[in-house]
Amino acid sequence: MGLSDQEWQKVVDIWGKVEPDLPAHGQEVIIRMFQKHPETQERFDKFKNLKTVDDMKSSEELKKHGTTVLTALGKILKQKGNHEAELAPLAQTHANTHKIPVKYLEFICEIIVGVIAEKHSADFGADSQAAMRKALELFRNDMASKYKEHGFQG
Ligand code: CUS
Repeated sequence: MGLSDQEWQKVVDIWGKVEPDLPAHGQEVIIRMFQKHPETQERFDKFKNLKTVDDMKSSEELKKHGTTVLTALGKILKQKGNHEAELAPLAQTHANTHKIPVKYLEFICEIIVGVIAEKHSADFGADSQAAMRKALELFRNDMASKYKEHGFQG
């Protein structure tokens, strides 16, 4: 279940390529998720009114949310598994306020891998992808167990 030092290194290295442009990556991730899984868009009152991809692209709020999501995730990944302090408040708000099911976290994680694979194909080979998937799985598992502590079945 855990990642080796080499695997964590791959995760941190590829994140270093994503980090210089979090808004563009974040915007792409959110737009793709809303298109592929429209039910995720319904979770957010502030995004429900965005009907077309052009509406989504011109929404500063959407871009800002994408940046927020990737910033939070980046902080967690850089902890290399010792992410209790970063994860706890996120699990709290996502269980109680936003009510984001674990299934939606799976969607977003898969899309993040896809977006990185497209934008950074040369630096995101099969082992890096596998390491990133493992790290994101660990993140989701820990979110899921925190959700249960909050009585949210996710
Ligand atoms: O916001 C936040 O923070 C989150 C993320 C993390 C990573 C947890 N989110 Cu938002 C999520 C999601 C969204 O947005 C949508 C859909 C699904 C999920």
